[in-house]
Amino acid sequence: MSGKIKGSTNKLNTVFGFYLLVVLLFCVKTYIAYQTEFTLGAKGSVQQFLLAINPIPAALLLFGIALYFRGRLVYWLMIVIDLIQSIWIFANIIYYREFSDFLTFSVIKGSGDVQNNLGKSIGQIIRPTDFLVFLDIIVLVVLLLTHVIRVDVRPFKRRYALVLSVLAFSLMGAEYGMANADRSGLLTRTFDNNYIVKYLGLNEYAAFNAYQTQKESATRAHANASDLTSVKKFVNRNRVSPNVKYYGQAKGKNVIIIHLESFQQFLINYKVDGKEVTPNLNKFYKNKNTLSFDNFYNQVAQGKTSDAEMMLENSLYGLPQGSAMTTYGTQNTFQAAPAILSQKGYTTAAFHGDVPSFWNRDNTYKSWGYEYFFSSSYYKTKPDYSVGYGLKDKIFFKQASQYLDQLPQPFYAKLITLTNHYPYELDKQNTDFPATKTGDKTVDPYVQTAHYLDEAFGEFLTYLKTSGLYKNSVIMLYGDHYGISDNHRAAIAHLLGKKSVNEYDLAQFQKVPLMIHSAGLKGGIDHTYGGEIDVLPTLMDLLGVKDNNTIQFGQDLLSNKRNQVVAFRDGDFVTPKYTKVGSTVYQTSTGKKLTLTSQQKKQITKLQNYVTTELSLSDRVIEGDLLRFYTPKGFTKVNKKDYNYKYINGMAKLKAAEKKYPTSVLAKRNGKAVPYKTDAPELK
Ligand code: GP9
Ligand code: MN
Repeated sequence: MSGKIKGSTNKLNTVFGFYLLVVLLFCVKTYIAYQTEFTLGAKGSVQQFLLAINPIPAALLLFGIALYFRGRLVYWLMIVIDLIQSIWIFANIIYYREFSDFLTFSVIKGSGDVQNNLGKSIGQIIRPTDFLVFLDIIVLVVLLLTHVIRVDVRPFKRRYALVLSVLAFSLMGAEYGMANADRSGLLTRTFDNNYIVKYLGLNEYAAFNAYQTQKESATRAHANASDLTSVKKFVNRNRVSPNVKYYGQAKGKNVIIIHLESFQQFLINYKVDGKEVTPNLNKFYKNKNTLSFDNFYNQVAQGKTSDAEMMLENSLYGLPQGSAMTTYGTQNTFQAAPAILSQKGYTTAAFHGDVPSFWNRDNTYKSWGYEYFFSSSYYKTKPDYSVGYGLKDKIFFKQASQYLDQLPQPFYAKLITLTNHYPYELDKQNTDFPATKTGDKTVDPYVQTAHYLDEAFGEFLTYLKTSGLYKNSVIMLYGDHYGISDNHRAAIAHLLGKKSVNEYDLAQFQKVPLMIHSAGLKGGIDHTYGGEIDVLPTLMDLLGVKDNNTIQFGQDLLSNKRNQVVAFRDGDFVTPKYTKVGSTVYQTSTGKKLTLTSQQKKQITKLQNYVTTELSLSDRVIEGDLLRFYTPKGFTKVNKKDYNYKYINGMAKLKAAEKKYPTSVLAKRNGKAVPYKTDAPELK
């Protein structure tokens, strides 16, 4: 036995032995932290495997730096490197406990106003056990000082050090390859910091975030106030006067926005086996007080949902690559709908049954001036309450309604649904609708989750009527983006009852619903051509909020003077006359491919110019953070420090608001809860 111990300490008495011990201890503790301190949501064997091994490559690489040095220094360098990495883990544990997200360098730099108020409460967040992160370092130091492990002063061959560095990089590459195969676009689309840590590791996350922050500050540093001149010129030239018939028609009403996940326009009135997929939405679509738009397009790029949110609430485009919310949401200055309306006396709240870090909502919503963000921690959950990204819609709406009831009125509330999300999975007990029979496994269950979403909406609508909110609110519904991507051409053709589909059909397939309902509003199907960029000015005009000095790229959909040019993020566009895809132009009304006359060519060039200018100016606003140079009259700059979305803070804030402004649904009913009917089997 003692021989065995001796043998193993003997190995530890070499530089390489010590290095392996340090790496091993570090990887084990990182893995323990992953499992106990963070909610990374590793599902399935690939993700579990990557989570377990992801600390190894960076540890080999970073501790390997010490191997290029000589003598005792090698040992102490490893200890210092360990200490630095452990401080990073430690800081993230504490930050995560408060914000359910990882630290970013912009938060650390605290430049501007993104500090997130951590200093205030750090004493309350820290637990004595957090210091266990440093345990292995203490043990190693003691072992070295007591000479249980003896320092080996023989030089470690640089050649071997190099081999180890190369090995570490190759492992990182292999790991990235596996990660990207499981979640494509991991780094280009930048969904969620949790994903990067889950797939690649805490150190890789640090490196990636440092790179992103650097890139973002560089564009910001290069921009200056004069860059706004051309933006203002463009925006002012294209601002349209509102329609007097609609302007201010919904003044003072609540706004309830329902974000219909992956919901396409073709689903409206669509039937499978003679049954309507979305009977509740169809009825709402035709309601005499609903304005429904049937030529309304999604304009998102890689940022998908986050691009839709960016356009809807800022009238700024998402970026050509990645998500503007993740890259610029934390630092930038915005003049978003929640901020505008909260300064007009509205309570503002976002609801979503997913973790707050997805699409960096937890930080971006602060920049947008959302007072409340009711994300996953606000909802009771059981294993069968969730599917895919989070809460099932029926359960989500029911629980969200309890918070909605408590919001002082008027309020601006956005509810983001989830269940109708790729890969459209739903348990048997919730599936009561036939799948389509295109033979494409990805596409066929789409109508089933859409049907579920429709039922959930139906239940929520009943609640809105019971609570009285139906009468004094603008209820706006929109589909955020396509649910069936262009890769499924054969299935799309099948769904549309066509032999095949071409580029024109696919462009038209980007239509999503937009419905705006308000009691007393003159409704109807409006055929104007528009897109997500146009929603904010439309809503503001309906609410009678003057916007003649804002930086918004859209045009009020109800204005008679709008230009009806729908820009797609790749520079293609649709107008009532033309649908331009790549170098081909189709006639929008017929889908016929056009051989352009010189007159038409001129028109297309002009339209293309407009689209390209619009997109690039919008990018300039976001990438240069240009809104920091301009505060419209009557608008106060948002102070991100005012917001904290943690459950206890949110609840305390609600309580205080309730006392000060007893105008919530609940207060008006003297505290009597609004009954909510749902047939969700999980709640029975
Ligand atoms: C996640 C949800 C999905 O919280 O909003 O985003 P998507 O994948 O549709 O962009
Ligand atoms: Mn989405």
